[in-house]
Amino acid sequence: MTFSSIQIDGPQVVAQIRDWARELGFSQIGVAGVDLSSAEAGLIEWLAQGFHGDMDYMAAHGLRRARPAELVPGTVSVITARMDYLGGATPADWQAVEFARLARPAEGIVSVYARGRDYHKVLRARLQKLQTRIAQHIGPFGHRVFTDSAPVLEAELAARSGQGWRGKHTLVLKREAGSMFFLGEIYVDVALPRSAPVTAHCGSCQACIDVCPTRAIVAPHRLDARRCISYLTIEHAGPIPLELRPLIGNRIYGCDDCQLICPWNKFAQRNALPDFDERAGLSGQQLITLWGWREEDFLRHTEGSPIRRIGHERWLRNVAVALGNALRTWPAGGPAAQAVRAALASRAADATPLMREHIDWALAQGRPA
Ligand code: B12
Ligand code: SF4
Ligand code: SF4
Repeated sequence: MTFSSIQIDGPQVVAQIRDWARELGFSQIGVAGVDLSSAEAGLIEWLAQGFHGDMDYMAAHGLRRARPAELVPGTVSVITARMDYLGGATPADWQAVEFARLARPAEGIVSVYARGRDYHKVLRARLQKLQTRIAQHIGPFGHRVFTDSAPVLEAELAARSGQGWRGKHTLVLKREAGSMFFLGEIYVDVALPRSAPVTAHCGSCQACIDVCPTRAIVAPHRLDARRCISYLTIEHAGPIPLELRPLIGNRIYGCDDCQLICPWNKFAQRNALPDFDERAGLSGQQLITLWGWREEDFLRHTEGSPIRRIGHERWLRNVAVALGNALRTWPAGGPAAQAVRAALASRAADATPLMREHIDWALAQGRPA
């Protein structure tokens, strides 16, 4: 049942939605239309190149991803929202602090977005609250709430509705906030006035392309997910390709490099909500400690966090790769290397075939020729 015939004062309703959204912790609200036809060719090409790897869900819904009114019949407008996710205590020089972690091979790096509460839960619950407030004001209407949960071209919708422009790394960024924010949407069957897009400000910069450790950004705005460390450590279930393992360094869950290098991220904003504040144990942690987590430890430390989704085996796979990379940087017979070798070997006996292969690979790193 839809209510698309309800009469509203569009600009006034959108202004109110903005105020309510701010109260709920969102940083910005926009409104997009449902015609994404100009993005379809790019989506088809991305899939045709196989850039989605084994993320079958990216191919499963065909062009519905670019057609909001086919996904949710009756949709005529999309309310887009973004939520900054740097924790409240993030220091001013946070980009340098994060880069410095890469130079400490014994430490495991969980990417910044995953150090607090699972954003799917946070955004979804708050978008739902926002929808309820709108309905209290204008009456019931047809809607559906999304955040990274369905075939939706979120970055395209965000860019079209003024949340920022598409950076060469493919993420949405804006001058006043960089790119450290999540996106979410409410598909609605109420016609609302659209927000204007902003102009792009990458100019001749291509720092994100140059810094990418695995050369995953194959051209401006083209990302081969199969090479992206975020894909390899989070989405990909099987063995990590051998040639990419050394390039992963000590990144064990996601990757931030293309955002850390971006000059606009010095303007990244902190969120006042406590949800995205860093949990103890997820940053600055020694790999050898993380390797020691039994399944129950993993589940306890990752309760309510997006990390839990990958499961204990994939977590250990990632840590094994990072331990192997650490071994290459230390003298083979030194105490650090010996401790890591012993820890790796201690899990070999009851390892699954996937784990066993990664342990063997890690143990083979840094051996004297
Ligand atoms: C799949 C996915 C991934 C994949 C692929 C990423 C990608 N860039 O496509 C992987 C696992 C690698 C990934 C990683 C990350 N992700 Co992600 N991801 C998504 C997801 C689910 C879909 C993105 C998508 O549709 N990709 C498909 C391609 C086709 O889309 P596209 O880049 O828009 O391509 C357009 C053009 O560039 C062009 N095009 C692209 N390729 C090609 C190729 C050719 C040949 C041609 C002609 C054209 C062309 O055509 C397209 C249409 O216009 C979205 C959530 C959602 N439902 O939208 C989150 C999302 C994009 N991810 C997000 C985040 C935070 C991340 C990470 C930062 C996490 C981390 N720290 O590890 C990294 C960043 C990596 C990066 N540089 O993109 C946020 C981004 C927020 C923001 N500020 O923009 C989102 C929006 C989730 C959310 N709700 O907040 N992600
Ligand atoms: S997240 Fe890391 S691996 Fe992926 S494109 Fe950005 S820099 Fe490259
Ligand atoms: S690093 Fe440079 S090219 Fe990449 S998104 Fe930022 S401004 Fe654009």
